Amino acid sequence: MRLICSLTSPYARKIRVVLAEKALPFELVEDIPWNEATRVPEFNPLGKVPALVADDDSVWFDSPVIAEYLDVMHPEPPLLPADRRAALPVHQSEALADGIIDASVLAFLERSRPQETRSQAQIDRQYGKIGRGLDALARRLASKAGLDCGQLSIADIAAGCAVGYLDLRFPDFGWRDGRPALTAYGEALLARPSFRDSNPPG
Ligand SMILES: N[C@@H](CCC(=O)N[C@@H](CS)C(=O)NCC(=O)O)C(=O)O
Repeated sequence: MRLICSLTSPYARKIRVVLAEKALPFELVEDIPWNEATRVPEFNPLGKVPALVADDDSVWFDSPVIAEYLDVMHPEPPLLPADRRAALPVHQSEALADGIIDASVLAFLERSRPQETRSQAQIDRQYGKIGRGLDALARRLASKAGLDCGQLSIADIAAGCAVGYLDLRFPDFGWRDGRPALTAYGEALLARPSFRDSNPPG
């Protein structure tokens, strides 16, 4: 298998963690979709990473679909409950964590624009989503709604990637502030070998 990804992409990190947790060998193909010479559109018409090229040459994107594909093809250890109803809160928590990542990426891109064209209102809007998303994640963690349910799930992995990305891009955002249970949970995820080995370069 080949994983087309950039080393800082939190979505790609989800898949790198999945592959590590399932002990699946793969070739990491680094490709930055913003570069002119990128070949990402050959694998994903949307020009986004991650994309997975499977051993049978089938190609998969985006991260929730790749994770689902890997879980179907390599079920151990499972990332989702087999029962579709029981899987619903896990899907919801994954979507919430992915949404925090989406807002963080948008805030980062906006912050990277030249001062003259940068919109602080847009950055603040995304910060609002991140803060509310983290509070919702903390509430879902407290009620074990698809998070921290004993077996590491795709939602736990997405949550770890979300807070890891905040550490990378917005260390001053303070995702830990006032959220002790989320902090302990996030730190435990980030300490797993699968997360340590996919830690983005600074
Ligand atoms: N929903 C997608 C999001 C993927 C995504 O936006 N990746 C970013 C890198 S962090 C990207 O490739 N952006 C390039 C672009 O938007 O052109 C997923 O979960 O895989």
